Amino acid sequence: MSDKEFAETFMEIDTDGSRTISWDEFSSALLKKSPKEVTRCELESLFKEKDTDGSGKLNKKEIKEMCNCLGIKGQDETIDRILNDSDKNGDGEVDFQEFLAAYKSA
Ligand SMILES: [Ca+2]
Ligand SMILES: [Ca+2]
Repeated sequence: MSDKEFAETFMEIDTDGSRTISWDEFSSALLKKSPKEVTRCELESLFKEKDTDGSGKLNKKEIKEMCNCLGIKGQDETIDRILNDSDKNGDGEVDFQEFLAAYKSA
């Protein structure tokens, strides 16, 4: 991906123009729907798809892979922020409950 393409992807995801990607922007980009239209079932299958090692939690690497799918490459800051915002029990990973809670609070 060229710098220009990267910038375009970023701008597309950053819908409020804040120059940072918030969880709701991130999830909207991921599912191509507004957060309100996404069903629990869709979230569950998304979560399972992204949980590549089947641990039932998303670790930083899995979140990073999710970002890579969106073309958000090497944005450690963004990944850390998504992880920190979502990880309520502080185990450094996002389980489905946390994922759901983060999604609903978006
Ligand atoms: Ca996992
Ligand atoms: Ca957690």
